[in-house]
Amino acid sequence: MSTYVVVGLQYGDEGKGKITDVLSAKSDYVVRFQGGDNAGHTVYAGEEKFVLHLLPSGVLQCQGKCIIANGVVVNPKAFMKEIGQLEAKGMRTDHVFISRRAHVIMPYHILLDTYREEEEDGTQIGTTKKGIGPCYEDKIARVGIRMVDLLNPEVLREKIEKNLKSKNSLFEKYFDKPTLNVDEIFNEFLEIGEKLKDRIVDTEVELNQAIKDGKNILFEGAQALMLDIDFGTYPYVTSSSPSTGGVCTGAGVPPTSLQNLIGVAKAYTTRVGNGPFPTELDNELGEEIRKVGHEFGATTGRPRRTGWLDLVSLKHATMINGINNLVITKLDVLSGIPTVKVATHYKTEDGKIIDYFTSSTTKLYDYEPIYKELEGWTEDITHARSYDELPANAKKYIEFIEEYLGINVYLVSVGPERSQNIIRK
Ligand code: 2SA
Ligand code: GDP
Ligand code: MG
Repeated sequence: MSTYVVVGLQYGDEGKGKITDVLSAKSDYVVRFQGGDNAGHTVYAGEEKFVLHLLPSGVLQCQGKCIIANGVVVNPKAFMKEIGQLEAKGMRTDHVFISRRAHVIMPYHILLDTYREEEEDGTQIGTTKKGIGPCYEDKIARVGIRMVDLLNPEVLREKIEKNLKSKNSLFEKYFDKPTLNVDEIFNEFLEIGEKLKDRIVDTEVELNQAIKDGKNILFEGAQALMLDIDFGTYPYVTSSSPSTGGVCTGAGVPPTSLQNLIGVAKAYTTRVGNGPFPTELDNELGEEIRKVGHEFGATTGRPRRTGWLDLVSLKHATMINGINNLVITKLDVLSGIPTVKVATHYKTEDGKIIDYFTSSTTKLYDYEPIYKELEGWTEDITHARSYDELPANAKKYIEFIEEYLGINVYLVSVGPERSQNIIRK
């Protein structure tokens, strides 16, 4: 058995899609275990650009099966759209399956997410408005609709009726918005169930059998640890567990089955959505990094906030995830910056110097990062394919990260293309 888990260590968009795509060529299974179509995972294959949202990025290269496991929240319409887009390009999709236990994002989840974000009362998270939070809320409240329910008309109608009672009241009385019709939603989702029925399976049974059979399995995280519902900058987080721990509950596999825990971090930091960001560069250099790194949301097109690498938060992320292999992406974007900075400590509001991440999100706004300054490099590194081809200062940058975190960097990504990697032996 070989299992690989790929997770983001910052605020998402570290380049997980690219890395998953590269690793999935030899996978028997590629598995999404949390999140939904809020994700935007970009893969460049030759001239072609793919942005995967709900499907695992491995769908492009994996010859085995692609699984959307129980921990994912599934918008079936987004699923069919994405499948359709791949099929229109002549690609196979008959190897994509969804867990019977996965919860369904219903139209009222998307509306609720959207109405809340439009309130403008200063509490907005800056979500993708894909209905992710409201769907997970219903899952935890035990009123959610699961994929298996789409195959049972009585259960489906009963659940839609129950949900619309409370949701319609909220729409009408609190948001002053139109209500939804039970019959319309019931008919639409029953039809969706009929279309998808052959893809809706017990994925946890299959995955555990695959583990027993010694198959090669890749678990692909979406979002990242700093957006984790427990360990991120709550409440400015997503509603799932994008950690390695999330794999066990999100796919139904035991912790003992997880071997290679790969954490992906950008050579700098970006964040899309609201919330604290201690190393943010709200200036010309930040703008330049956004431009050179093409830092715009892969799902919503929103400009991403940019800033220096934050080793304090990265240490928190590698600790919670138990990362044993690091990938550093987008090192090429830093080329040409005379001095590059990395935060190694924070100065708290009362002058204390700390090197650990705080649970108090509000305090984080007043923390001042303390930086280590490193000399930059001017060379274009996008053609480097071996570690030795990197300029000395770029190597020093990588080695500083390794030393601080005590984890080896085994892959350095120097461009968006599949081949633009330096793999260290
Ligand atoms: P949500 O929609 O409830 O999950 O939003 C909650 C927070 O999680 C953040 N979030 C993301 N952050 C980075 N990338 C994501 N995917 C897209 C991308 C985002 C996009 O790849 O670029 O296109 O804007 C993603 N999905 C969720 C979100 O910004 C909130 O901070
Ligand atoms: P994900 O959500 O973690 O999969 O990341 P996104 O796809 O949202 O954002 C990463 C962006 O950076 C995408 O446009 C990738 O094509 C691009 N990318 C990935 N690795 C590199 C790299 O090493 N260098 C550069 N310049 N771009 C990269
Ligand atoms: Mg992304």
